[in-house]
Amino acid sequence: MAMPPYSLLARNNPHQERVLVIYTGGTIGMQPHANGLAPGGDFATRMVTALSQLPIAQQHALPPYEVISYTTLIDSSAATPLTWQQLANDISDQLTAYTGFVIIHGTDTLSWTAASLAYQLQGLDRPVVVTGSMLPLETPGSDAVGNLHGALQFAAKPALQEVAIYFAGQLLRGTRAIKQHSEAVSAFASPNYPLLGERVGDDFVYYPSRGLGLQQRGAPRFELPDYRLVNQGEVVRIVLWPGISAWQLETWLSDSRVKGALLQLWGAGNVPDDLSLLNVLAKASGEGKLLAAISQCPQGSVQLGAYAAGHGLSDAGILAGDDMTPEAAFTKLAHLLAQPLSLEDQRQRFLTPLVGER
Ligand code: ASN
Repeated sequence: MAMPPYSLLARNNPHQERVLVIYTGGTIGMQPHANGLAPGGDFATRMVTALSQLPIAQQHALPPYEVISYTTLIDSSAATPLTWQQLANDISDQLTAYTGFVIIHGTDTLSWTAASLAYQLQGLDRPVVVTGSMLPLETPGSDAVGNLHGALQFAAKPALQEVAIYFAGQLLRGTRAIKQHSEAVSAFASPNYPLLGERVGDDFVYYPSRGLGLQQRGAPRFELPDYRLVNQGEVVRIVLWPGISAWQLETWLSDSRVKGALLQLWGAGNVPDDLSLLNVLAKASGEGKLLAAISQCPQGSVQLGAYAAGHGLSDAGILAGDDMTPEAAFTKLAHLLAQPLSLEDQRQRFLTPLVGER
């Protein structure tokens, strides 16, 4: 739940274009507690204090913004599909009042939230920039100030018309990013798509030819379905390991509550030479479950059937996820299953790029 907007700079500039900052938690706003770091409150004031460390010229170049803070602040390891839904609804509700949005989020599941928002906010006509940090705002040398600065700057660029992540000087497409490091400041990567923008010296440069702004047409066509069933486990993620057995796969896929699965296969899309595995997959997809496959390799694509070891997957009804990230593929399955679509439509849409995710 969002609290009423805490108005800051925007109060002084009522007619200027404004950015809405939504604080959900994460290390960026954390403070030491008895059990370790936990999200702290009063983010709006703390953000002003942190940004006052920037050189004066950079402070003056910041867009006016307002901050709202969620009542329940979380470490993003606790985020669920309902968190994604809440954020998409809040952005949708406030869309026309702001020219851009910054979502402050923990880094652990930041790329999952960003990917999900992209599917829910299709046709977005303004920037939604998700950011966080590896060190809390008040820690000396924290990356928080730089990330907030860049996120605000990109959120003020009308040419950016999609969900993006700003982190460590880089602007990444939300559906293309993964968290690649648990400690380094440069924690995110976009393994299969170039950066949408980056910080170059004191400038924040957006590359429009890579963005959705030029590619998509028409008014926003948000899809804001109810994620409650998805939240109860309708989609599972199964990462192969050497020695995986058919009964193990079946345990997941035969459960009637499971409606879809993301499989992370070997290399270019290979599975062990075990007919019983293929049979389990074919049975599940024959029962109408939405099954898709990507690779365990962060870079490159799956080519189902390129190897004999992957032959039979397409016949078993497995959809190729090409070069999608696990985040983008999983949240896409969840998003499609949350809507009243026929299985054929779900399959068709999974294979179609909706927001530059494949
Ligand atoms: N555990 C934190 C979170 O995801 C990590 C971070 O934000 N750097 O909320």
